[in-house]
Amino acid sequence: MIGYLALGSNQGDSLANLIGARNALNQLPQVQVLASSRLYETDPYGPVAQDDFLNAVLRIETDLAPEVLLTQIHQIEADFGRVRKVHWGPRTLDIDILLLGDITMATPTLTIPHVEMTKRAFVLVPLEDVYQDASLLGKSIEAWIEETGDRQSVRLSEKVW
Ligand code: PH2
Ligand code: MG
Ligand code: MG
Repeated sequence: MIGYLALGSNQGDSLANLIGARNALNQLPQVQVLASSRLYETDPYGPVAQDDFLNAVLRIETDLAPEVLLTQIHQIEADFGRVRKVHWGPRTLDIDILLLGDITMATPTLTIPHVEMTKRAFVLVPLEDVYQDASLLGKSIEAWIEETGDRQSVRLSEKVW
């Protein structure tokens, strides 16, 4: 099935972290990275004052069960030195599962589609680069982005990966 993952970093060498994460994901058995969005520099979203993020989205093909994929993602995050200190705070690497085939689920550890993805311009703008369907959860991505009123918080980066 096709899946979409959001990547973010605002600590350490963010570009190297995102490149490393993409390589590590692609090396997982049963995960293939099909497409990468461009890189975006984004204002920190949420209650914590912190540095700007580098954000991107990947389109993947995978047959892994959601929980198995999440476990692998946590391992990759740990490999990149992520320490879970401040909730919503700075991180060397964050990988979030946005969508996975047509799976919908909500457990204490994993909700798919990702909660609030349609409210976050830093997810929607890169997602638009790689998303293949006309509609995302009932609307065009453009319409969701308009609704956030937050498009200016996401700037195309000059960095390439
Ligand atoms: N991630 C967060 C909190 N805020 N802001 C931006 N711009 N990008 C992120 O990836 C991000 C955030 C928690 O995961
Ligand atoms: Mg996360
Ligand atoms: Mg996140």
